[in-house]
Amino acid sequence: MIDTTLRHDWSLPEIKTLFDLPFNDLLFKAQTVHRQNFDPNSVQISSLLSIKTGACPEDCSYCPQSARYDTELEKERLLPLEEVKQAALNAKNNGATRFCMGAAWRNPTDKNLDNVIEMISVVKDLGMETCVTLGMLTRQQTHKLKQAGLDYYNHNLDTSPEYYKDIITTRTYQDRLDTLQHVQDENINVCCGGIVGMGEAEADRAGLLQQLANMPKHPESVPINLLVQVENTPLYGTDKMDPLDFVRTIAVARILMPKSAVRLSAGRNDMSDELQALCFLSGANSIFYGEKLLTTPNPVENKDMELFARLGIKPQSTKDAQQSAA
Ligand code: SAM
Ligand code: DTB
Ligand code: SF4
Repeated sequence: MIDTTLRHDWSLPEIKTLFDLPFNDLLFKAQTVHRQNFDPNSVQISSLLSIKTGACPEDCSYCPQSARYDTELEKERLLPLEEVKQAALNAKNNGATRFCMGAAWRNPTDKNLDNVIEMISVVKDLGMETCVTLGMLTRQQTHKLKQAGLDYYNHNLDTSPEYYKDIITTRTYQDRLDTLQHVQDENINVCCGGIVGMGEAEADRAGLLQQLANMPKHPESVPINLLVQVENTPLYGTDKMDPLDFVRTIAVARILMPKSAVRLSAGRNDMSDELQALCFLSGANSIFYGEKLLTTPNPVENKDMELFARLGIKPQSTKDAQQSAA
């Protein structure tokens, strides 16, 4: 169903004007849009598991899992089904409503896909929403995932079309758009966002958000990752971005995609409680929860719960948050 109240024709100058607003005006605008669409005190929590770690053939210059960089990562084959089930159960008992499984592949083989489909089925049987991120997909593979009952597919654009070639050379922006098109065509919810803090200009952040907002349908979920700098990856040592510019990115994402869940994703381990609070004020309403992202650390569960309690935030599923705003 197309929502006609949403815009898909944002120009770069319009987005730049938002970025350049006085901070208080931008946050007020973002919080106003947020309150029109969501319960402002609800945050959805997803848990992540790396089901296949490292030895990836791609050259994404931020990623510790690329085989090209010596990151001392413990490589792992595809995890056994039982281990995945146990991890999902733990995540559920800790309060996560969605379980996301990530694999360090350029794309899955058909055999890989059959294994992942078994995992999806086991996680669904626990009553959790499922999400996977497996790299590029063919139309046929996407169809199989839909038949398996997959709820979300994560595939990021990462940055603007212009900056992209400085970050990844082994697959094109268009390859990513093609996979996203397959996922939307199959009516699987799209989780698509990017990474900031990679040395990009503000215009690149605007360019990334423009791509996302002008998709035929806004991604249901928009992860905004702050680069986690890992030693020996090419982006290690990049100048840190101004944290207030990170908040601005969240706020502009909220304004451009009013009904999407905006996820405060990687990078929270390096953020103060106050910075995260500003991100929630700007419209972030989802996080990755649990002490590990895919391979890098994330705040431990009780630290997040303490922060939620101090902020009066309750963990909730996205659907419930939308219903209580209506
Ligand atoms: N291999 C698949 C792919 O690239 O689509 C799935 C897994 S990949 C690790 C998922 C996403 O994690 C990437 O698209 C990127 O946005 C994010 N990511 C990877 N390394 C990161 C880092 N060091 N900091 C922040 N985000 C990162
Ligand atoms: C996304 O946008 N961020 C998550 C998830 N999608 C798969 C991954 C973040 C990975 C951070 C680096 C790591 O832990 O390896
Ligand atoms: Fe491989 Fe994905 Fe990492 Fe790129 S982001 S190197 S495709 S695991």
